[in-house]
Amino acid sequence: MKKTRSHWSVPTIAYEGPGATNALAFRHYNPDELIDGKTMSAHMRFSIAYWHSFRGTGSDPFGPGTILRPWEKGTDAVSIAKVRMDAAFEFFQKIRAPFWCFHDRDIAPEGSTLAQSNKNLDAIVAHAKDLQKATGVKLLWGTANLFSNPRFMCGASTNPDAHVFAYAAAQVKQAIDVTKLLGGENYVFWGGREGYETLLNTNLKREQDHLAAFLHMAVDYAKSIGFKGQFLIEPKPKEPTKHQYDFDVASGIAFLRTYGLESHFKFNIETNHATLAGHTFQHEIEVAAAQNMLGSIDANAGDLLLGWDTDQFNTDVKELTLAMTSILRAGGLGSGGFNFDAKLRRPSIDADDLFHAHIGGMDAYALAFKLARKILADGKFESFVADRYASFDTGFGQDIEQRRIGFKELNKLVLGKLGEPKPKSGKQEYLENLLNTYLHD
Ligand code: XUL
Ligand code: CO
Repeated sequence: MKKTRSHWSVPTIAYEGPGATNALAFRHYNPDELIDGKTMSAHMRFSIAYWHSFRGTGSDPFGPGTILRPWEKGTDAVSIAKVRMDAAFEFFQKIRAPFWCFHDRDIAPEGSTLAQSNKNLDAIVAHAKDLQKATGVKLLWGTANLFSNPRFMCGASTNPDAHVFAYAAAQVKQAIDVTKLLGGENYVFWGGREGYETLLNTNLKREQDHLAAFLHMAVDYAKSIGFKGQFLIEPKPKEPTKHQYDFDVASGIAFLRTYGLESHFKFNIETNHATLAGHTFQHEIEVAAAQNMLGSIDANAGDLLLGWDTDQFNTDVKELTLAMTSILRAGGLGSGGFNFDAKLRRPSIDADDLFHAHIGGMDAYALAFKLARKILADGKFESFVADRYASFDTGFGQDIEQRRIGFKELNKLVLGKLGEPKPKSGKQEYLENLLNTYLHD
């Protein structure tokens, strides 16, 4: 592949250790460091989100974009898309991220017909394949944008018009095809407009049935072409739609089980979506992990003072350490990774801001990974929790867990030798202080 000129003045980011004074260096993420025989890069599986980092302009409902990249010029949309992609892959390498993620419409311009859109996408995907080969950067997941085009204003697979359902199916078919072509390890379904604005015009049951039919078709199609990537549902309670059907992980599990889809899907959990649903990030991870359905992470953070998806880079080491303990206890993310579904603030217009943003996110996650490993190795929380439930390990407690006992027997026990239970402290404050010793000592 011919060597193109550099699009970034920032050099490749080096690991300089916790004492580094250079702001454009890693302090905790050392991609080549071996931990348990695996590099940090392989443990973390960081991924860059194309839509925010290469299509985000800083626009908001009150004003236009503020971020202008030098390659965004010219008149032929496909040629611009190729140069943009060159700049993107150079960034992936410089920031030392082994993966990227995209929506079909992020990488290639939409045409005036589906056939034209597919043609544009095929041309850009061929370019992406070359760039992946040349750089070694891999595809964590692909997805289809079924929410921006006005045709999807009333939903895609949950649209009241079967014609729109059919269009969405055709678009996802192509998105799965190109994800397979690029060796994507997962494929994501985020139903941004799969929900409703008002029940006055909505048949909720039919819409949920249609969403399930759509996902079954996707499963069948993937099987028919031999796509082996993991399917992931990304829950979000609202925004842009008032009520979204994939509200959170728990409702997602119920939905998948109701429609016999549970063996084909895991969850892509996004921090800001968890908090919008009124949960912590760790809660969503635990709910998915409890059912062996933890798939991947969209790494970002919201602002607790704001009620919308601010998609900020997460530098909260405490939140991430808690999340990491749950992820590691669950055995990791498998084919998933940590995808920075996060964007620069509107006034962060310099090229190096994109580097600072990702360095902060990667370092916070890498530090959290190391702290979580120490917490789990020490086992203090684990043994506290094990002790707390020890009454279920033997005797009538074990009989309860193994369903060998019922109300009648328990009634007899309590009226007889057991009597009144002795209260035991939950010791929350002690445990919070213990957690702080890992974060600050
Ligand atoms: C939107 C969001 C999406 C998905 C992919 O809130 O997170 O970008 O990650 O469609
Ligand atoms: Co996301």
